[in-house]
Amino acid sequence: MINIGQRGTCYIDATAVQRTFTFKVATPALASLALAGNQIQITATCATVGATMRYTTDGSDPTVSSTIYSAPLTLNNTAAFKIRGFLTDYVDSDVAGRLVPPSFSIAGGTFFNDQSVTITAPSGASLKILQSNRNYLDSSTWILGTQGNQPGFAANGTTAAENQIETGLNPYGSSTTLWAAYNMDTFSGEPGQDGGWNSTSFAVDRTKSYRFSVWIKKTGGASGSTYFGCGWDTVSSLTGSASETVNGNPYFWSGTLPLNEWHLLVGYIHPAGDTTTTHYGKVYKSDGTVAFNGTDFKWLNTTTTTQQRAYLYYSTDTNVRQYFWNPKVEEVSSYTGTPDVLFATPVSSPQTITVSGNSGNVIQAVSYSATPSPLYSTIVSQTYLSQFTVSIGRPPTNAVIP
Ligand SMILES: [Ca+2]
Ligand SMILES: [Ca+2]
Repeated sequence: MINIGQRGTCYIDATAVQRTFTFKVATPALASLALAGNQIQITATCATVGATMRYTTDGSDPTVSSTIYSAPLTLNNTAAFKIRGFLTDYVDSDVAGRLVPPSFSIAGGTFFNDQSVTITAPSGASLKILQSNRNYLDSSTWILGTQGNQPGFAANGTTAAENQIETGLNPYGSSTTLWAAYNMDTFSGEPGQDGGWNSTSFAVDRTKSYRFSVWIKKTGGASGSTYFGCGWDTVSSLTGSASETVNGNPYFWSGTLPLNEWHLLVGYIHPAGDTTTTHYGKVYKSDGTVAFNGTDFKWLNTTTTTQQRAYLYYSTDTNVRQYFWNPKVEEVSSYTGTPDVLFATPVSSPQTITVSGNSGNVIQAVSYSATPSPLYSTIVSQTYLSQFTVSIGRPPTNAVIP
């Protein structure tokens, strides 16, 4: 190698040296703006001077004859969008964009037999799939444009306006309904609540394990702490024996979240009487890497109900916002299962899953393309209920149905 500009003498073989350099157009960068009605506005820019960007909305890779991109586009969340840069004598750029969501062979509903469900991604894409139990929380009740309490979620601000239901981008880049916490005061200390919720209490089986989760993104400033927990006086710390130490204010995690990126906060509650001491809860970044470790609990021997609690607290900066998306509480059979479909290992398309009885009756899926950079669709989800399933709590398997 010769370092151009290096002092000294360079000796080069007399044979002529010729190297051909091939230039490639930079991959278009996409910025998304969430619009109401599950619409999204996409703005594309290309760092290669003189390049023309062309796009498709039918899922095919753009060619030199595809439509030229000239202004921001408004698309539905479920619409395909692929864009690529072209320039004479340059190699075409890699493709950027979003994929069409996968299709399900059978829509969700209530069934009397096991069901085989086939999930199919668009041509050329693979799948990420997550099968889970039902979610005890229902954030589809949040009412866009309103403040304060929402059905199933009691707002935790000092004023109703510290909680607002807005349109925004979820961790998959889709336009969706978010719960936004606003700090609207500058005092420190109590009352310290600056938004978030206490969910309505729901019944739990204290002999089972549960996973609590919620996506949170904080913006505007570091001031204030994030808290994520379960119901007061419903759990014990993991004591390592059958004994209990009642926790009056249990949090799976609290602290200062890094700004401007989505994090998935995950906490586990172990069965009553559990004698283990390993904590599995974590705070994940959206690429699945661990940002922080969390604290697990176990049910008390008397617990029958609990809540989910998620807050912004003690912020003194009125620029701070904290966005919440997709709160969940699920019964789990393992503490090491994938907590979000975004983190699932990609599989080929199509995939057939048998849905039986009470086990794993929610299937979430996204279309996924790994290279050159990850492309996703919006998430699709179907819930398959058996005739023996009721909304909260489950009868024993030998239950007689009248
Ligand atoms: Ca406040
Ligand atoms: Ca405050």
